[in-house]
This record gives sequence, structure tokens and C-alpha cells, in this order.
Amino acid sequence: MAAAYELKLPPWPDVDFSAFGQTETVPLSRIQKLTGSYLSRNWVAVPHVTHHDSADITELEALRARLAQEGQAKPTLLPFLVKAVATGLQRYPVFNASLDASGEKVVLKKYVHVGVAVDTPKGLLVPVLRDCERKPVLTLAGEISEIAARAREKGLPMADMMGGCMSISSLGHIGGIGFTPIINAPELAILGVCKAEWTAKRHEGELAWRLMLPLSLSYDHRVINGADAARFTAHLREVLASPGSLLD
Ligand code: CAO
Repeated sequence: MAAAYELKLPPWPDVDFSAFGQTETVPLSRIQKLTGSYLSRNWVAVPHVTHHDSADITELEALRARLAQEGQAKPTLLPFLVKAVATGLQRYPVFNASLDASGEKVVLKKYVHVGVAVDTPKGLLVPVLRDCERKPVLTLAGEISEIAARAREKGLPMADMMGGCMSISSLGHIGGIGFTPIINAPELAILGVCKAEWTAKRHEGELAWRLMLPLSLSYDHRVINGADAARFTAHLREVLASPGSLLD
């Protein structure tokens, strides 16, 4: 009997690039090889859809400036995003879930742990911040700085990268208007974030300059539907637009 579906790929092209000009060959790092194999598996095995949206973070920017003026360390956007995602995971349990190994049952999680992609010289690492719904933004900010520095200097043990419910990949400090982040399976969704830009928008009946943050939410379409994704980013838009509630 024929297999229901078989992925038949042509062999990888074996090209002598030096035939076309000068080249240099360098090995991939251990981390690149490891993450590369998981990324390939997840890209092939998970039916990804990416939902794009944008959040008005004008008030959030003012809040960050106020915190800096009050002499507190100025947190970056990221801890606010972690907290916003944590509230989303609580409100929409279908995002705080995983398929079990049989692929026939959904495991709903009662904890809220959020992974954060960190770009290190040796490759991409995704440490997990625990119990994010219970932690104030400033605590999350401290944890992100500490674990990102550790990831860049020494790398991280597997234990620091396990147990995430959903991940965030922020390229906001560099640029871009949207991308398709690959889901960190068995998580069911990942939020990609690009650079916030001042944009002329209609706001409270008037044309105004607002700081708009691009959001790209990739989700596993076996479990999450487009309407769920639109609701999730609408929730992010709402909480990021009134960020006071995220501080605690
Ligand atoms: N829009 C505009 N500015 C942004 C921003 C955004 N979306 N996100 C961050 N910034 C700003 C920060 O606010 C900060 O400016 P201020 O000092 O004025 O606050 C500046 O950019 C630098 O931020 P940062 O990168 O030091 O800190 P972070 O908390 O935003 O991110 C970390 C920390 C570790 C997640 C990040 O440095 C990193 O490694 N990101 C890469 C993730 C990645 O590679 N993803 C791709 C995965 S797929 O290959």
C-alpha cells in the first residue's frame, strides 16, 4: 500500500563553488548544527501560518522614559512583551499547550514559561523565563539581561532552555517590518517582533504620530486557527497600548 504522504526530495546540490571564484570553507558551530536540525524538523513537520499585526506602543515608550527619569533602570521593550505574552497565554489556553507525542491529544499547561531567542556569537539560544505571569516587568528585565549575558559568554545548559510554553524572537533593535519565525516545537506558537516605527495614524479622531510595533505570530495550524491568532494579537495590542497593568 502506498504511504499516505512521502517527502521525496532531490539530493542536496554538491557544487564546487571554487569553479566560479575564490572561496573559504568554515565549519558550522556545534550550536548551529544542533539548532539547525531542530529548526529543519519543525519547519517540515509543523504546518506554520504567520499572522501579522502591529501594536501602538506610544504609551509604553512614555512609560519606559518615565521609569528611566524616576531613576529606575530603563527596561527594554522585551520584558513588557514577555509579560504581555504571559497574559495572552493565560487568557487563551489553546496557545499554552502542546501536542503529545502521539499527536492525538493536546496537553494544556497551568504554568506560564516564556522562551526568548538570544543571538550569540556561536548561534541562536532560547533560554526560558519561568512563571512570567507572577513576575513584575523589572524582575523579568533583570532576568533577561542576566541570562542573555550568560548565553553570550558561556552558553547555557539544556535545563535553562526547556519547558517553554511559547517563545519570542525580537529583532526590534536591528530592524525589519515582519518575518516568519519558526515554532520551537513542541510549543505551538512563537511571536516575532520587528522595529517599532513612528507612523501617522488616526488616533482618537485626529491624525497623530504613533509608535507602531510590528508583530508576527507563527502558529501550529493543527491546533490553533487563524481566528485564535487574530484574537491573541488583538489581546497583545490591547495590553501593550495600556501598559500600566503589565508592570506588576
Ligand atoms: N523597536 C525599537 N527598538 C527596540 C525594539 C523594537 N522592537 N526592541 C528593542 N529595541 C531597542 C531597545 O529598547 C534598546 O534601546 P533603549 O536602550 O533605548 O531601550 C535597544 O534596542 C537594544 O535592545 P537590546 O537588544 O539590547 O535588548 P532587548 O531586550 O530588546 O533584546 C535580546 C535582548 C537578548 C533578546 C536581543 O539582544 C537578541 O539577542 N535578539 C536577537 C534574537 C534573534 O536573533 N532572533 C532571531 C531568531 S531566528 O534566527
